[in-house]
Amino acid sequence: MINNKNFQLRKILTNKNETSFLMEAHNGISAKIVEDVGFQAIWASGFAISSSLALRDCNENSWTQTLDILEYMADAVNIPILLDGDTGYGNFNNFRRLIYKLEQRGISGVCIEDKVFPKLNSFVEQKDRLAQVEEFCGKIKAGKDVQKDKNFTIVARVESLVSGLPIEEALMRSEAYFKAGADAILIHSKKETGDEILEFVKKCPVDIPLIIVPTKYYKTPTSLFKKAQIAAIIWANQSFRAAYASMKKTLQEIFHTESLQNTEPHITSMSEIFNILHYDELKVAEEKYLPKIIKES
Ligand code: SPV
Ligand code: MG
Repeated sequence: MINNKNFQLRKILTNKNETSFLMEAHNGISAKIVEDVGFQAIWASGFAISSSLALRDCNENSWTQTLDILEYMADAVNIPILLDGDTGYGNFNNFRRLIYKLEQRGISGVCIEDKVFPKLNSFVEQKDRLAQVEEFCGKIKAGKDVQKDKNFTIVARVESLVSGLPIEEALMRSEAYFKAGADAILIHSKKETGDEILEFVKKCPVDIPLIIVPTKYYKTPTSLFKKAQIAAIIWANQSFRAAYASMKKTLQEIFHTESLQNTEPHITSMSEIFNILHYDELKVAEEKYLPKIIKES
């Protein structure tokens, strides 16, 4: 039997003829909003999930705590979820165990980066150690061997450019990860333009779908990445940052005015939340399942 979400994600991440977009979510309700707005898939961002727990993006939350959040997200939506799985939370064996649990919980794919556990967010000005190529290839192979559904997707994320290494290192690693069985490569960059990404695309020695995260080089037009046949673009943290900005502004206003008058017209109504969470279904279910005598008491 085909797992439809897994199939969808694989298609989204590997079709070079159509650039797809994944939006970040970090909990059940943000996942629901991502789906509601129309995105086809979710990026379960390590940065956003840890930040929403008021923890740093350096594996301060355990992977099983992340798994619990993912379960709420997967329950809330019908679109597939790609987990930002950091380094796979350890060696090949930790990664195998992660995949076993992700498949159980309805997650459709995982992206692992070629760094050493515990990792640190790529945009922090402090260099992380890169994993050895052979070790990372073994991790990819172990993941592909253990996945039960053939459409579960494993993305290998190349951190060479972020680490300031020459493009040749990124190209060499991409080829190795392709040969190890990765379904796609996420090539990461922290430059302010997409030039090095576009150069990488031109020089990439293997025919593998490419995924990018233009957080820093957002001024480069998306049309250029489409033209370069980037398979998928990840908007990696905008849900979380938008929520943070809006929450802070609203709370400051209420604090300073000691009133809700200015903010109430601008924030989400309770009824919108009731709607998106289908409170009306509860009434219908009560009619069906709850004896009259309990309803009326
Ligand atoms: C994340 O969203 O956690 C990512 C992307 O890994 S980045 O923060 O750009 O490294
Ligand atoms: Mg991350």
